[in-house]
Amino acid sequence: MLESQSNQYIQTLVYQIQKEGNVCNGDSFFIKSTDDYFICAVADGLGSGLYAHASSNAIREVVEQYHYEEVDVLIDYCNKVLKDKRGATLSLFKVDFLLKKITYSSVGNIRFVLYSPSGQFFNPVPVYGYLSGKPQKYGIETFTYEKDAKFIIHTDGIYIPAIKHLLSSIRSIEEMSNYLEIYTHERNDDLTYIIGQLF
Ligand SMILES: [Mn+2]
Repeated sequence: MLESQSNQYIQTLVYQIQKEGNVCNGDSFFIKSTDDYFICAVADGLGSGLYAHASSNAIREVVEQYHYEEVDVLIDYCNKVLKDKRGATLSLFKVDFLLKKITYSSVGNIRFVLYSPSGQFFNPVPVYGYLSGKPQKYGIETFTYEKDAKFIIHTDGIYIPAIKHLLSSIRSIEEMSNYLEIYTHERNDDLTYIIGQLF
């Protein structure tokens, strides 16, 4: 499945496919652009199949409902909704178009890399663990981005070698998605990636 969203501040493209042989996807995502901000959540439900989907989809619903909230508030909502569910990993970020700032928070193995044209990378080290409704503290990072910055966020259903080189050398997100196509073939897990360019 391919989906794209864009406005004058951002262009994004989502690719998602379930594990081979599965009918439902344990990964879920939510993206939304307004005139002021972009919000993106990618969640990977523990395991695969229906129960994995139930966890990650509960996160998607919370972010869809409360997308206007700050990242620290939202990630806590996401954690709370997983009480009595299996659990999920989550990466969540919000882009403030006017201040040119990104606020990022994550628990678990979802990878996020952002490249700014001056050569800077934001590539947070994943925090071990997952959300399961138990109280926990979240690391929240805020950083500025430059015009034409590009990012990729993806679950562990895809392995992308030389991901930094890819982000720094490719010009458009269409080109990036063409390049990634070959890495979507061999998968033994649900797969979600979202790529984007900020203007
Ligand atoms: Mn996974």
